[in-house]
Amino acid sequence: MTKQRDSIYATPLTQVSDFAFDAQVASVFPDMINRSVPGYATIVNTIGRLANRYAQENTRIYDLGCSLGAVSLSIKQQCTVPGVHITAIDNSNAMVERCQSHVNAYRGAIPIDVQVADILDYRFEPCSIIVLNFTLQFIEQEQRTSVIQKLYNALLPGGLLVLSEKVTHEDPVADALLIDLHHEFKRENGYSDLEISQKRAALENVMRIDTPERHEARLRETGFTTVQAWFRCFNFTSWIAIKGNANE
Ligand code: GEK
Repeated sequence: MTKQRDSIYATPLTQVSDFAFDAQVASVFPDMINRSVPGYATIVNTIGRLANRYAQENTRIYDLGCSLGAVSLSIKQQCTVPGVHITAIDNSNAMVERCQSHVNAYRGAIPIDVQVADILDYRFEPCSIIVLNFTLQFIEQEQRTSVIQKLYNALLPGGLLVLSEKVTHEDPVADALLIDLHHEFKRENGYSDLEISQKRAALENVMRIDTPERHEARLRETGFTTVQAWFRCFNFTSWIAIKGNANE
């Protein structure tokens, strides 16, 4: 599939509107996320491998905020556990439409059910794996603990949550350095200073980021027994959180 290049913020805008996952963003999404998130391909690939380790036979896997289905397809390609099925959900119609056509283009043993739905009011079935790959950051901060609690409750004992997020840091010197290194990464990937600053303004009201400490405390508060950052590059982190078995 050829990637359409992201040039959404390339020309000066008189007023930068809030970022939205609309048809324009959906059409350039793979290019946008690969050029914006350091390690995105590694993270998506590794989630497929983690799924092969943690999926339990005949259970469901959720890909939440699936966008175009990259995580679901990585799991489909790498997980050989029998009887697994994936539910991929996103609340953007434009994303779900394109996701469905991506998913249709791949054959394989694991069925992927793509649904338009909001994580906030979704009723989750028991499952062995849940993935939030750069999705929690778009949910209001006040609602994050109850979302994580709902996901913890849906996971079977031994179940795995993968959480990837852009993060901020308390130490202003460290925070400024990591933001700067991220902007340098974007410039090296062909984004201009104008594109970087207009995208930043667009995201300001819709993406509020927590510190790594806040994420880890939230995961532990809700009951996860193992919480471990497994990937980190600049201000981007991915964690695994495992729900212990009842007898542990
Ligand atoms: C990937 N995971 O390629 N309910 C459902 N979906 C939501 C909600 C919500 N409340 N809020 C936001 N989204 C993907 C990348 S992108 C990350 C995830 C990014 C969806 C939103 O529509 C978008 O598709 C996705 O979460 C976030 O691995 O663009 O930085």
